Amino acid sequence: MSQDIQSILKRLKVDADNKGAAVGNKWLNTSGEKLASYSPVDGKVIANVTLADGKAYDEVIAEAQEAFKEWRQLPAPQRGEIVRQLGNELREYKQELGSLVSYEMGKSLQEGLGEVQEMIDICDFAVGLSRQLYGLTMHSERPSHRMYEQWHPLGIVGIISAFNFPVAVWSWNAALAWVCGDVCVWKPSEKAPISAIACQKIAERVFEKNGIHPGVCGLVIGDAEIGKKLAADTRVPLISATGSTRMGKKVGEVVGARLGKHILELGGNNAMIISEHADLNIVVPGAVFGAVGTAGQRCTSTRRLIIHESQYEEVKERLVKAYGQLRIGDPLDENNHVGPLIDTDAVKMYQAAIEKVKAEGGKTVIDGEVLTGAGYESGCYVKPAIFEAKADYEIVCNETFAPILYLIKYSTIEEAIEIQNAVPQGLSSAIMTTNIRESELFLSHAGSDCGIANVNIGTSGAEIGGAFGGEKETGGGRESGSDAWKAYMRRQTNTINYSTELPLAQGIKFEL
Ligand code: UN1
Repeated sequence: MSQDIQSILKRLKVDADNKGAAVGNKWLNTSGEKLASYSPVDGKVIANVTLADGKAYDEVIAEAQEAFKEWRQLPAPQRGEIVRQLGNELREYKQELGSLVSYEMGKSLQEGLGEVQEMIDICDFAVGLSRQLYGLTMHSERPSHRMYEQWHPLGIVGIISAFNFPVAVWSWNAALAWVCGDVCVWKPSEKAPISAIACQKIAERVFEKNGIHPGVCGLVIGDAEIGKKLAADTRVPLISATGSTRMGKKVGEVVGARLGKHILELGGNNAMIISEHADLNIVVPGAVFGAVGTAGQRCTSTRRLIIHESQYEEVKERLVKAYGQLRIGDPLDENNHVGPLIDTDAVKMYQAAIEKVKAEGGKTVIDGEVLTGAGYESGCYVKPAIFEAKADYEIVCNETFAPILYLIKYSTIEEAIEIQNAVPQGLSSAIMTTNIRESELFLSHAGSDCGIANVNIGTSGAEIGGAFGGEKETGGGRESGSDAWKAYMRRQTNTINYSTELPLAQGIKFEL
C-alpha cells in the first residue's frame, strides 16, 4: 500500500506535512502540536498535521462570519448548484478518497467507497432540497391578515465528527447546512485527519471556481481544547457532534449552558431480536455483517442478539460456523471481511470488555484474541468474539467499539422488547420475523424506543434518505435525510396585516 498511497495522496493534493486549519483554499499558519496519522492497516505514517492553535481557530471563525453575510444572499437553488458540483467532484475522486478512508480508518475498501457514495448521495439529496425548504402558511384569526413561516439560515455550523465515518458525517451536515444558507467549520477526528484534509482540498476547488467566499468552508484540526472552544463559542449557533456519549455529554453541557442549538449523534447499543418466526437464512448474514462489519466500529453496529429460546441453539451454531469463515486482515484486500481497530487504545478497550463480560459470568462462544504475526504488525487486528450474556450485565449495557457480540435468550416478544429497550442508548434496532403481529408491535409506540427500527434487515447500514440518529444517551439529534434540514435553520413566523384596521389577537379591544 505504501507505494500506492503516495500516488493517492498526490492525486488528492495532500502533502506530507499539512496545516491543521483552512478557510476554503487558504491554509493558515498553525503552531499546535505536530500530529502524525498512523494507518491501523500497517502501522505506517500516512502524513503529518500541525494542529490548529487558538489564533488559527479565531481566524477561521472570523472568516466564516464574513462569508455568511454573502452566502445567505445567494438564492438557495444557486447554493444547491454549488453542492451539485461538489457531488460531481466527489464522483471524480471516489476511488482515491475511498481508498484513503479505508487506509486511514481501517474499514474495508468496499465500505470506504460506500462512505464516499453516501457523500455523493447526500449532495444529490441536498440539491433537490435547495428548492424545497418549505414553510407552512396558517390562517390568521384576524380579517385581512396573513400568517406564514419562513426558514432562515442560522449562521456558522460547527461540525465535530468521529473517526469511524471520517468523511461522510461531515458531508451529511455540510451539504444540508450549505443549501440552508449556513457556513461550516469542521473539526474532524484527530484519528483520521488526512481524510478530512483530502475533503477540504476537493471542496475548496469547487468554492473557488464559483467565486464563493472561502470562509463558507472552514476546517480546524485540533485537540480537545479547540473542541471546547468551538462548543463554547457564541458565534456558532449550532454544533453538530458525532462521537461517544462521553464526548457528547460534555459538548451538550457546554452548548446548553449558552443555550445554543445542538445535534448530537452519540453511542448506540444496537440489538437484533431474532424471533421464533425469523427466516434464519437472512438472520445470519445480517447479524454477522452488523457485528463484524467495520470491525464493530459503527455506531449502528450490532452488539446484542436477543434470540427466542426455540431458535437459540440453531442461531448460535450457525454464527459459530459463519465466524469460522471470517477472514481478518488488510481491509484493502477485498478477500478480507474484517479489518483492524482504529488504534491500540481501541484494542485495549476490546480486551477490557472481554475480561469484564467473563468476570460478570458471560460464557465464551468464540473467544477474543489480538492477532500477531505477518500482516498484523500494526497491533490493531482482533478476532471477532461472541459471548452468552445476561441482558443486565454492566458491560452489555455499555457500548464497546469493537466486534464483540452478546447473545441473550428470551421467551416472549414483550420480554424481548423490554430487553432491547433496557439500555441507556437508543440508536438502531431490528427484529427478524415473518410474523406481522410481532413486527407491528416492535414498530409501535410500545415497541422499540430507538431512532431507527428495522424489520428483516440488520441494525447497520442506514440509507441517507431517512433522518439518522437516536434517543436517550444517543443524544436525540437527527442528521441526513427526511426533514433533518430544519435543525440547520431558524423558523420565523410572520403575520401581515393588509387592512386599514388594527384588530388585536384574541379579540382584545384597546381603544385610545
Ligand atoms: C456512524 O456509525 O456514525 O447506518 C454512522 C450506518 C451508516 C452510518 C453510520 N450509514 O451504518
